[in-house]
Amino acid sequence: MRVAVVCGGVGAARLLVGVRRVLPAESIVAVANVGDDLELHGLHVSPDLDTITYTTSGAVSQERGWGLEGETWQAMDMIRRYGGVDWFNLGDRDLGTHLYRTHRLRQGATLAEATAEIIAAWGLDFTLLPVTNDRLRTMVTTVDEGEISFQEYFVRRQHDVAVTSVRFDGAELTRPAPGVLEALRDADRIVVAPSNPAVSIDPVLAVPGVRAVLAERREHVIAVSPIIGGRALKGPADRLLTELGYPASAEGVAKWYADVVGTLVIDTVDADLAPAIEALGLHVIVTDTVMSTPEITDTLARTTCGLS
Ligand code: FO1
Repeated sequence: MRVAVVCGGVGAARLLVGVRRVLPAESIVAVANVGDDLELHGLHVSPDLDTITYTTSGAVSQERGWGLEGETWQAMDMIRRYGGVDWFNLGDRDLGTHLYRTHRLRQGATLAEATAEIIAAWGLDFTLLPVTNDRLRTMVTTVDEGEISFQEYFVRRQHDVAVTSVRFDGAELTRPAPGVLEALRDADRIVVAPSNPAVSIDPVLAVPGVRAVLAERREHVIAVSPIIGGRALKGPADRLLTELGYPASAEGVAKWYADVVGTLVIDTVDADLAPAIEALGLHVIVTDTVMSTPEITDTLARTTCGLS
């Protein structure tokens, strides 16, 4: 059973913990978003790759869902002393990751090569691929500030501003990283993780060739709705769907993914939406999707990976 998991950040990382418990490492390829990446203090930061790495290795901050447990912020204090960019918090240990990644990239390594070295150092044995090694940046147009970068929207503005459009800068010039299309083509099952459809999953699909593989393999593609009872558990996915013209509901997610996803996994609270989603041409699986315990996480992982 080979599974390719299309990933954003926190929601995807949580599901991957379950997928890794129910499947052997060699069966799993995670294809991750890099549209959240940013250059900061001269360093290349890859939030979704790092959130997946830290979460699946058990080192992630439980309180924040990103960065490392037991973090200190001495470097940020120094940045603030100098009046540097201080709205994006880089912990002292997390900085080591960005220093290493940036050094490797400057030595000519690809993002995929640097990522493989980083996950190996954390003892991770599944494959984690950035969807592309090329520059792709999610840009968000806000009602009061015009177009800003994803992290300026998500962190500096605390995603507390209405959005009129999203685009993926550079996407048309990017190429899938080596192994990405092969993993998506060879997978028995492609799982679209419960990440934000508009700003975490779509940038992955925007890399030339990726969306086409999912569309042609739609009956093997299964997504977990990140919207439960009309709300996102974390982040702006519900508001973004509405702002971009879709219902903030599991049905809205079905509409968003209709051309690339054959089955949608929705939470039990949304069971009444199943007929409307089936009417859109998607199969529906109703189960617990709030990964509040390891048992629920593993059951969700088995269900999405077709093991039960
Ligand atoms: N999220 C915040 O809300 N505030 C931060 O200061 C912040 C810093 C940060 C540093 C490294 C990293 O890997 C993630 C970080 N995040 C922060 C989360 C990040 O914005 C999100 O994880 C993703 O980009 C959205 O999925």
